[in-house]
Amino acid sequence: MADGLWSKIGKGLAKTRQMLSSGLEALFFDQATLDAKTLDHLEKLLIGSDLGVEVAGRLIEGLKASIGRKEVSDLASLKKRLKSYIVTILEKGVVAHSSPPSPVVVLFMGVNGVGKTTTIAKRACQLKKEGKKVLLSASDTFRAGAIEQLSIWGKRVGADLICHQAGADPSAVAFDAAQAACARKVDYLFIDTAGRLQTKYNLMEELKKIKRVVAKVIPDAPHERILILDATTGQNAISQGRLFHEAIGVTGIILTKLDTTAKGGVVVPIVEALSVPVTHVGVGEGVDDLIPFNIDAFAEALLGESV
Ligand SMILES: Nc1nc2c(ncn2[C@@H]2O[C@H](COP(=O)(O)OP(=O)(O)OP(=O)(O)O)[C@@H](O)[C@H]2O)c(=O)[nH]1
Ligand SMILES: [Mg+2]
Repeated sequence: MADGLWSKIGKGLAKTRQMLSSGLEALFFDQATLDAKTLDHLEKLLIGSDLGVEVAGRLIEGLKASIGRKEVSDLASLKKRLKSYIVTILEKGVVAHSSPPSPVVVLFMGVNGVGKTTTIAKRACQLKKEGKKVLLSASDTFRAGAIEQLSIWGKRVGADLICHQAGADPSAVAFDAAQAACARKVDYLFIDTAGRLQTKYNLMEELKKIKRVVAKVIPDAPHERILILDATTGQNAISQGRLFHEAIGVTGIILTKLDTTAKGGVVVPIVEALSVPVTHVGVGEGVDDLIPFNIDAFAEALLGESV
């Protein structure tokens, strides 16, 4: 992976790593041995970085067995073992890629304020740089200013926008956008949607309707159904993930705001719970602050670079 991207993952996970990695070092500084008390502290550290009680418990059980077999004795071997556990869990989400349809229709969804619209702009900007044509559907017709926000981003990154008036039916906008995407032969159609609580029945039904209506124009669309989760939400992101997945069938997760939290470990239980891959992570508010997710680099950035 390019150095620039690596350092961005490192920077994005700085808070989580600081907590976890320096916690690990402090553990070993105080105690030379991996006894029950040390493991207890370690479990608390893992839970503190939001790996979740279940995953942390399983990691500790696995470590106990490794210690018994004398495979883990010092900080370096402990980090190596933790990394391999984390990588194994994250690999559960990996799916095989086939050749992309044209246009690729991507539905972005999530609760309020998680970073849906900003992430759409970041992704569109990346694809434009690869020479792809991107069309945006302003299907958040609910929040005041949402259409204008997307329109400003569209102009900035060079992507056209299909919109109706505020208050219009979000699926009617998506329908028109799908037709325009075919007519204009774009490579990608990105559908922005209003933030919604996963527990609100009507709003989840609205999302299903967008999915159905788009499929009337382009069979199998939306091909990608991306759930945006805010890393600062911690464990609550898992229950959000479950309900969106049940309703829509999530194909990928983008975790935002990793730069602002020490809870970056939450990636692990999310992938574990949903068996859906994390495709990108957001590490800042700028248009370039979205990086493709790399399991190995992530695990290393979480635990410290020397693993
Ligand atoms: N630090 C940081 N801020 C982010 C990131 N992604 C988004 N934000 C910020 O989060 C705020 C909300 O972003 P939006 O893109 O408007 O979120 P949204 O999900 O579209 O919000 P609604 O449409 O109101 O539901 C903005 O201030 C963004 O700049 C990130 O990766 N890191
Ligand atoms: Mg938005």
